[in-house]
Amino acid sequence: MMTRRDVLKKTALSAAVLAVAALPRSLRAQAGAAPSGPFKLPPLPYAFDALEPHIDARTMEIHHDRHHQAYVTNLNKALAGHPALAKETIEHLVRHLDDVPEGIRPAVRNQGGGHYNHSLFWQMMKKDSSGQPSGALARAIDKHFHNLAGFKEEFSAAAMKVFGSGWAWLVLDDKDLKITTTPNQDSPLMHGQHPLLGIDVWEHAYYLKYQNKRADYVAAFFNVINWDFVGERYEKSRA
Ligand code: MN3
Repeated sequence: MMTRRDVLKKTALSAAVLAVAALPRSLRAQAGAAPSGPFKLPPLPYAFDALEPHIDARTMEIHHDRHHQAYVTNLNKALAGHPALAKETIEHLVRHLDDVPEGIRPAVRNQGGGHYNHSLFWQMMKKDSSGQPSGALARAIDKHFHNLAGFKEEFSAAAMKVFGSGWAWLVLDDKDLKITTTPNQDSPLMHGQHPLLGIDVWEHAYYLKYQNKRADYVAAFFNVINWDFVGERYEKSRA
């Protein structure tokens, strides 16, 4: 049987729960969060488990919610006190590192590069990939790499030869398709190239499921490529 005191306690508790629930969602989300802005973590455009079994849900969750969030948080910290830079797009900052003061340039390069690369990376993958490019991109891949198998072979070899942490890319470089690699969180944008497709080969991208077997992760990646997105980037970059 509840005493009057129990009832009061229970009522007070329920009232507190209701008060929090009544807060607008935006305020609830901010409670206890790090100082926000100017850059924000973009939501993952699909569920954590959408790319299973090729990329596991736990890896996606940690990679997006913790690693990508850390790049955003640290970029925002670096830009505190630089209101003009804070108004630029992430693409502009990464492309024009020379305009960034030397004191914060390494942070913008690493954290800003990380934010830019990962923002692209999530969109470069999808559930139920078509498995192959179409249209103008398909024709360009056939021209430059003989066929899709030739492209996969060259892209995989590049991904495998990255020593330590970095990325392998398909880029548009002055109207030419090329495969390149970048160390750490450097972006092809820093070399005047347009990234079309990239694979993150930092161990955090695959270690939980694949451990040291990077080749298996790279092979699995071809099953989740969002070729529509890559094809659109190709046509926009060429225009
Ligand atoms: Mn990563």
